[in-house]
Amino acid sequence: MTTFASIASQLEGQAIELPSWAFGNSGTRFKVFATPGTPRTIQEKLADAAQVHGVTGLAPKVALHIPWDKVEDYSALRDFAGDLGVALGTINSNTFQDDVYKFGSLTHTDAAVRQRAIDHHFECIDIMHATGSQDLKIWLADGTNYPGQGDMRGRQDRLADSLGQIYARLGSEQRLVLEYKFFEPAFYHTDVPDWGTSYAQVAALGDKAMVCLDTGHHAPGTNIEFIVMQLLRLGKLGSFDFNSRFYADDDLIVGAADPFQLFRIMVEVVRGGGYGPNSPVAFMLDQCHNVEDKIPGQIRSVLNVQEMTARALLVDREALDAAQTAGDVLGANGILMDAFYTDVRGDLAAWREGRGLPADPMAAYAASGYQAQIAAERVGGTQSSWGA
Ligand code: AOS
Ligand code: ZN
Ligand code: ZN
Repeated sequence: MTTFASIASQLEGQAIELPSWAFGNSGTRFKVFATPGTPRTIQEKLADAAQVHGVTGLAPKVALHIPWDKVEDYSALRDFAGDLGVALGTINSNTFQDDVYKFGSLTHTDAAVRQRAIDHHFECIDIMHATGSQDLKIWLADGTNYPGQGDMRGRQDRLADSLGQIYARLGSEQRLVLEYKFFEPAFYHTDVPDWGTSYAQVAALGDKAMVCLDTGHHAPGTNIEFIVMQLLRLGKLGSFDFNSRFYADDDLIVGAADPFQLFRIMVEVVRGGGYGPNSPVAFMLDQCHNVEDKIPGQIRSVLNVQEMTARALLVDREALDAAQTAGDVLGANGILMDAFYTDVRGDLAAWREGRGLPADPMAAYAASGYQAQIAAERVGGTQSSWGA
């Protein structure tokens, strides 16, 4: 049995990137509930993100969404974040909210619309140079609603061409990560529906193009950890968008709906070399907090990832290999389950205290008075919301 003490050092340096949009108001298509103290600017979102990092030590970067987080001076924003103890991370492009993209963006039949979408990505790359960001994350809403509406093959070819132009613009230290999603907002076909399509597109681009795996973007019953294994095996797992789902792309707190799935994913991450200082994998959250407070929602999320990472590291690999090789079906399964059922919360609390962090980050945040302070201070202006 592997002990917590033997894996504790591997928890150092774990970093989970927070999405700026998680701090804004969000909701369903029925209602967006406002929360007092919701940020009105990207600077206020960064301040909230810094709270998450302050009590957990797990979230040193914040991902931006362009144009939602657009500012005049990105170098100044970078300094502003640095002063708060966080850095700017992945730049997310957005070609899904302008009327011109009704029938597609990078896949559109009209070259002028495609060029507009490509130019937006060029702008994102310029921003990345100013922010010091490594990754350009592309999620496309492109797709169709009815059979026959579009020529799927032509769209795929135009996508390859558009991505090629964007890829050619990347700096030597920059990467492109292409996210897939099997449906929504398009309901008949989506142009990047699955990991295979994303892989085919990024493999054609080159080494600096990778796949982004959003855990909420699969059909029910999909073995996501298998996809994690395969992408790591192929050297193409660039990043995660972590969240959890009961039904579709629910964007709920990671590990809330199915902690065992998160554990299984982290087991494959560790097994495949995706965890640790030399890992090429960027771990991000992609979540919305509709009814719960947003900062504690993010705190809980990064703690859930840390907890399942610790349990995944506890898997006794040697014993597991031996049981697998011996054909010991239940023995092998038992070894995995032993790690999953190990309660690491007490050990993690002590581990945190040893690093000057609060043993209980949720309680520390609640006691800090920050929530009441922002509710009192952030009056006037327009609260930001998902999509604005
Ligand atoms: C959309 O479903 C994707 O998950 C995106 O990664 C992300 O949620 C979006 O870009 C945020 O706007
Ligand atoms: Zn996502
Ligand atoms: Zn999504």
